[in-house]
Amino acid sequence: MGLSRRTLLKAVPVAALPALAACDADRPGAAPDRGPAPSPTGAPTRPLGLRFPERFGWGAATSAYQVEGAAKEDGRGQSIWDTFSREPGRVRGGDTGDVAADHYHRYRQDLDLMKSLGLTSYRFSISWPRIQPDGRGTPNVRGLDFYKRLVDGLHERGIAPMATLFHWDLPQALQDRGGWEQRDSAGWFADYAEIVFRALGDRVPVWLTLNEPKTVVNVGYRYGVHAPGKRDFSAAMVAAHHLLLAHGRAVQAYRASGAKQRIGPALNLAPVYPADDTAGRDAPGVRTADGFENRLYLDPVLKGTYPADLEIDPLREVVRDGDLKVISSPIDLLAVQYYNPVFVGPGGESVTKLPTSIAEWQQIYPEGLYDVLTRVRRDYGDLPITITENGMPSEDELAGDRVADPGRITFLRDHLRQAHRAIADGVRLESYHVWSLLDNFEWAEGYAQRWGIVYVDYETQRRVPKDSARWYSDVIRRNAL
Ligand code: IFM
Repeated sequence: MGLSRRTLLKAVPVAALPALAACDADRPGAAPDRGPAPSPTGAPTRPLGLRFPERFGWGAATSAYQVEGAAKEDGRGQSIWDTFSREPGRVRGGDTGDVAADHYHRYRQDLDLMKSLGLTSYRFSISWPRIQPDGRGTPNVRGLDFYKRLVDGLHERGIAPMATLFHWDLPQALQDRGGWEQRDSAGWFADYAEIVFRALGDRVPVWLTLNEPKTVVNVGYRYGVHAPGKRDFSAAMVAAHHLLLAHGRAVQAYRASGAKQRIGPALNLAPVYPADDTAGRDAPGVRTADGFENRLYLDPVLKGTYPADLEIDPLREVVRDGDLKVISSPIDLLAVQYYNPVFVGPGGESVTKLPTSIAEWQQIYPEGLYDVLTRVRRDYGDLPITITENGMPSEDELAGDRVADPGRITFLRDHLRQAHRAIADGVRLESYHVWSLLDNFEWAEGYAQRWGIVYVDYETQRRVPKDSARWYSDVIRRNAL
């Protein structure tokens, strides 16, 4: 195995407490009011009586490489994850996404499952190498047809499709041409997006351009734990700019397509706090960490500038006149993904201060979701927000027909409670998607971490809704926690 994401966090100097209007009781590390006591198994015992707005969207998310499998079918080309996962030592256990949860073949059954859970929204991603096997040129009709069938199946079941254009599976042919380090990547992406918009533009009410560009930049280019496996700060910063440019070009392609639905990016945001409770918001390193965690992506998209305080010279060197105008092309909504806070020690280093899930990089701090959502509103305006990922992995085991995952229920309950609190304080949060619908290929961790609310028995591909799925279904039915 290479570096884990936790090792990364420790290695990364982090740092700026945004103006968090937190009273002492809200400070990370203070004992927060977590609501009803958990049962002896750890699962919450009674409803909290918190109603969500009418028509609040209840969803679950997946991504193509993580669930589809069918890696060589219907003309799909090779992606960088097909390549990377075959390199010795890159992925735990040598796992690949060749079969994954076999969703490509079992999508109808999965759609029925979503319906039976009561989901009203499903976030999936489109595999670029299925649409353009070589990353450029004539579209592969069979690839497009799969997503047309998927979208039709969602509509038939009354579930709103939410499609991400890029969730990390870059066509290998484009990596061979330089990938995101190459300025042309923005144009390749816009061409691909245009093909998809032409096929599906108005059938999908919400489009997401990029999934977590920060993870691509840091984990893929800076620390080499994800494809394409580079360890190069300059390359990472160059890739960051081109990813953002690609986002802007895709938004422009969307407007030009005439489609009248909505589009935005999916950004993983992390509230940044000083590890020392007595340190101020301007403690050394805190602002810098906030820059690299959040503002490097939010500022160009929503303000048309890069943060002046960050040392990102390699990025600045590739910015051309007009780029920031493209990147800040007006979006319709912001997709926020929240997993963990970041604590910054006195030397600017990342500190693990709270208990983590089995993903060691994931410190669990539900209040951080409230801080992130209200911070976006305060610093970037009153835009509509959807939560497109939130969840945790656990060591789930199938016992007969049941999978008990009380820790996940507690996690989801606590985070939804903070989402509700943010709505009550004026955040225009319109939907929530748990990560993930199904257990799936968790990148460098292979199949070792189970993130789904539905258990997948990889031997038989049987799906078993975990206790958390039943709990979530009940929340959806009541539209209340
Ligand atoms: O599985 C990933 C997903 O692909 C992107 N966001 C984080 C998840 C958990 O690590």
